[in-house]
This record gives sequence, C-alpha cells and structure tokens, in this order.
Amino acid sequence: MQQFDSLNYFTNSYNLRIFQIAEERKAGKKIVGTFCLFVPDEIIFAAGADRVILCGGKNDTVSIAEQYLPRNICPLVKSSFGSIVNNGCSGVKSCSHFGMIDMIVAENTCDSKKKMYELLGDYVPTYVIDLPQRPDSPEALNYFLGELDKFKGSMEKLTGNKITFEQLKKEIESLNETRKLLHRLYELRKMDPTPITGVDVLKVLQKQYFLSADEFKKSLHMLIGEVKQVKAEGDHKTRIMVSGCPMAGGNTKVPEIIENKGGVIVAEESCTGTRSFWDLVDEDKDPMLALAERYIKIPCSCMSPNNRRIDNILELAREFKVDGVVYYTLQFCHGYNIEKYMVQQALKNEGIPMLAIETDYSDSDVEQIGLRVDAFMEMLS
Ligand code: BJ8
Repeated sequence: MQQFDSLNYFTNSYNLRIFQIAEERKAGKKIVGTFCLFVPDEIIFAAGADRVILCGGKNDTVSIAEQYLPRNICPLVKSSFGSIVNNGCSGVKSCSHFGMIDMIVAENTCDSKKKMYELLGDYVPTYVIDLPQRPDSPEALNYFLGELDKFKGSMEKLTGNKITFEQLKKEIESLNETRKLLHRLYELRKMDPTPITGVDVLKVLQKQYFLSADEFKKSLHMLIGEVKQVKAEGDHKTRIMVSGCPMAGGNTKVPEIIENKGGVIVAEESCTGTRSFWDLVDEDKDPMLALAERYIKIPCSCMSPNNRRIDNILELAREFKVDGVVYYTLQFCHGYNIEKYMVQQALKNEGIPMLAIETDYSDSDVEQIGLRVDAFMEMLS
C-alpha cells in the first residue's frame, strides 16, 4: 500500500507539540487535559485555553498504576493513571505532556474512569462534568446543558477570559471543518481497494486530540490531497471494520495484526474513529444548546439504552461495504464487552460475520490473536 509523506508529520509531531505547549504555558495560556469525547473542545478553545489528550495507550505505565489501583481494571485507565502519577511514561521520553497540565477536565462515564478521577484530584486539579446516561430521556438534555454551562463557568475562572457567543460560534465552525475533513478522508476509504491502511488512519486519529486544532486540520488537508491521487487499482482485499473500545496513542496492536494477515481496515466504530467526528454541531442553533445536543448523542457504551450505537454500526458496515467486523474490547471494559452480544446479533441478522477480540496492552497474546485473525480471514475470503 502507498506511503504518504504527510503521515510523517503526524508521526513526528510529538516534540513540536510539546515545545508549543511549553511556549503557550510561558505566555500564560492554560492547558487542559482530557480523556474523553464527551468534553467539548469548543468550550475549552473559546476560553482561550488549549487541550491535550491524556488517554494512555502504552503498556509502560500499567505496572506503575497497579501499585495504586486494582489489576483487574481496563488497561486504558491504568496506563493513563500511571502516566499521570509518574509525570510521564517510565523509560519512554514521549509522554512529557502528562506533566504539563493545569487542569484535568473529566466526565462521568464508565466506573473505572469515574473512580480514577476521584484519585487524580490529588495530583492535578480535576473538574468533572456529570454526564446523564439515559440520553433519550427528556430530562437528560436539559441536565447536560446545565452541566456544560457550569463547565463553561469553570473554564472562564481558570483562564480569566469570558466566553462570548461569537467565540463559541467560531470554535464550533472550526471544529466542524475538522469533522468534515475527516468525513472526506473516510469517503476515500470507500474505494476498493481502499487507498490507505487502517493503521495509518488510526495513527492520524490518535493525534486528533493531541495536536492543536489548527495543526491537525492543516496536516489532514495535506493527507487528503495525497490520498486523493491514489487510483483504485489492484485486487480486492478483505474489508474489515473495527468496532469497540478506543485505541489510545501507542496502541496499534490489533489493527497491525489484522493488516499483517491480509485484511484492510476501512472503518472504525470507535472513539479513535467515527464516534469522534460523525455528527456535526448544528451551526444555526444557540451554541450551548447545539453542543449539548451533539455531544449527548455520542454512542458510548456508558449510555443506556445505546441502540444508537447498533444503528451506527450497521450503517457503517453497509456504507463501507465491509466483509467482516472485528469487535475489539479492552480487558475488564464491561460496557463494550456486554454490548458485544447485541452487536453480534444485529450483524448476524445482516449476514455480516464478526470476530471478538478481548485484549490488553501487552504483547503476550499477539500470536494467539494472529491465529484467530488468520482463521477469520480465511473464512471471509
Ligand atoms: S466516549 S469509549 S472515550 S468513555 S475502555 S476507560 S469505557 S473501561 S474509553 Fe471512552 Fe469517552 Fe466512552 Fe469514548 Fe472505561 Fe472501557 Fe476502559 Fe474506556
């Protein structure tokens, strides 16, 4: 598959971004750390702050976290917590942003995250947005709107800047542009054979909440320009959609196995995939209401019921003409693990085969997963 020069920017952007954050802090700008899609960047940026994602995807800090937390919780939580208490990843000089945060903005989603946030307050000031988890109940939207209003106030207090109507509108438009660019990139993935690997797209998506919004957009423009040049030539490759838990920066284990075994990932129903950009914010409504409406609809497994997610999976499977779905769960992520049953039933009704993989951040099961993926590919071919 073709190599794209613009991907080098995403891969090599770490030091530049760290330098940028350090300069911003020197100039008095506040840096907010987030863990989840439910925190609207628009409000952070409208207050004049910057944000950086703190989700850990590396195994290095899991053992550090296990000195404080139970072992039987998901690796994403352990890796993130370990990186924060350790001020970065041990032995890996690529996580210094964990120590450059003025405030964590968290959200009540799964139990592991909720409880981790209670502990993180001892290390970094932590603000928690209370997320209603029955998204279709009539009261939920109003409650969430109230929560976002309070959050807006907390950002104003942190930065000393008033968030204006105009500023919010501007940030909504700007982040909608990013979402539209991601739609364009995903549109190109519908080609057969698809022009770009799933591993490459994942590495881009992992930088979405790490890079500044402008840098991300600029690099995405360049990438789309390159991908557009690729002609649909060559043999059909088995088209896979990955669905399930997010894959935070540093975690590309399962997509690499899938693509090394001859498949190609054409879509991801994930927070490091379509969940992050599929829906736009309505630019014609009151900005705070539009934000509340858009964000409360994110189909995370913490929501109940979460039929919206099943509908999205089926829609994506059809649109991207997938041959099969790999359902990916991190160990001890009960929400996504339990939803697996409903997803499997829905896919079965559509005649789409599914392989379920539950794993952690270690390499101990790479061979075993490889064998299962091999068998799945053979069945699909
Ligand atoms: S919107 S998926 S980013 S909460 S994998 S920590 S769910 S036990 S990351 Fe998430 Fe927001 Fe939802 Fe997305 Fe818990 Fe599961 Fe661990 Fe998870």
